[in-house]
Amino acid sequence: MMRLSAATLHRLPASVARPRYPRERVTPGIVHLGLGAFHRAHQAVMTEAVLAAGGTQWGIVAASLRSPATRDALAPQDGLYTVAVREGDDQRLQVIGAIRALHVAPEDPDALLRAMSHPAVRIVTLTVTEKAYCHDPATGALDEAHPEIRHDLAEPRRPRTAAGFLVEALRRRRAAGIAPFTVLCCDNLPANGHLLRRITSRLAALGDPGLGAWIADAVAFPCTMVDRIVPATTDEDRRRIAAGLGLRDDWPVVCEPFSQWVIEDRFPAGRPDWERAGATFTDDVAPFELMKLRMLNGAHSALAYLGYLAGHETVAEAASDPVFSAFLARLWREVVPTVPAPRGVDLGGYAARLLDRFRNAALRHRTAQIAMDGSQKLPQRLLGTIRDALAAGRPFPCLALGVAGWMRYVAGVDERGQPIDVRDPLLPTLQAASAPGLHDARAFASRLLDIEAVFGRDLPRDGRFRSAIEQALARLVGEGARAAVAALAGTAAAGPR
Ligand code: CS2
Repeated sequence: MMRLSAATLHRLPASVARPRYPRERVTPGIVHLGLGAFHRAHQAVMTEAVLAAGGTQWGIVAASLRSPATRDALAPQDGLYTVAVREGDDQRLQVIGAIRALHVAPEDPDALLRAMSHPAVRIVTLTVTEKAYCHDPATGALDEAHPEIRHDLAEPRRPRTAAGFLVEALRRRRAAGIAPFTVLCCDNLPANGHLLRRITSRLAALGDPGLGAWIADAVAFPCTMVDRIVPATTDEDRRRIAAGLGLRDDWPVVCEPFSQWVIEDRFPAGRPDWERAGATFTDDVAPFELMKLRMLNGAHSALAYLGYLAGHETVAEAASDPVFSAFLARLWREVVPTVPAPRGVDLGGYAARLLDRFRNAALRHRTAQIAMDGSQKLPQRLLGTIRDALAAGRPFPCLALGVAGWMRYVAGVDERGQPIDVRDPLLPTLQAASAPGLHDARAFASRLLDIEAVFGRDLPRDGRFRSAIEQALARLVGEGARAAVAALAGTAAAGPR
């Protein structure tokens, strides 16, 4: 089968959308760090609409900070790839042309730095996942002892971390008298622009206080809320998409129809008309972000741990299990009072929509994928909500069961005695804490609660929190995940699966 590329675009069936603008005239205006599936199904798609409407100065230079795999797949395709939007039996295909150049940072950090320092580049966007910010998840401060951060401090001209690349590129621009780019964090972190400003200016200040202060003052870091469910692409996806294209695409992406992007409108160097593609610009992203992190991602993580333990391989399977859907409804009732509804949004309706999205069986979103990196996700997804519930004196049994689900999951053995492939940057710490085993649930919980980077100092000292977690964990270990979920959901675990 022929491969997707600029030369084969004309072979696509009429039903497949493709770039109709003069791609060769597109110039780079955005550098993107983190070439994962999410970026390619979200920001790149919105940028594609801008290019199609004539905004040719907003081409994307995309860089992977680690693996060459995506570049290796896309380079022979001239940066082209397919987005498959799926729901039910429907699959809508669109070939995206917005990515005009590809870099792999470790191979040639200077090439990426040159791209970031180019005067035409006005925005640097990031989707590098939570752990790549090298911050303390509980406090949001730069982890100055992180080995990669230590590397970037020792060798600032050949950075490895996202923050290291931002600092060096901004230093070069400042030295050359080129206006700074706007830094747009698109990861699921609370107040993500503030967080990135904090760690970038701190990293810079450790080497050069003047540069650190300049970054904090002169560079804009707008906050964003990003949302689209984009599971990892499988070989089965590749086959089905190739059949629809009549061409081979080595790394297409698959996603749901829903897509949302709420952006704080602070772009001193200018920005694309992303509202053309449905993005919302506002002066206050915080309520949207809190709603999404707590209601979508919080439920996702709880469902991932508890669903995995109960034997559900995908989110759609778990969310279609009546015991779990009843549990989700209760979980959202615990979350809603902690979320100020964004203007014009009804949180009950938002929750109902989430359940439909989770049940989209056309996506195989694996619970094990979402379970990854829990130590970096728990604080903003579940623990902040619990802090608010504690402060208001409200019970939070479903949230507590979600946290206990994480603890049970990182113990590394499932309910049938099979090993769990736990992936987490704090893995050694998690393994040490869980090594003595689960037979004493209280002692087990206590060792995990000692991980300050996750729980901070306050939560482990709160007796109500401790006992809620211990109780949930004891139930989880004693009865199994599905029964524990059913007990809270008020449904019988024996019901149909
Ligand atoms: C998921 C998110 O993998 C995860 O942790 O919760 O990637 C989620 O699918 C997106 O944030 C949806 O916008």
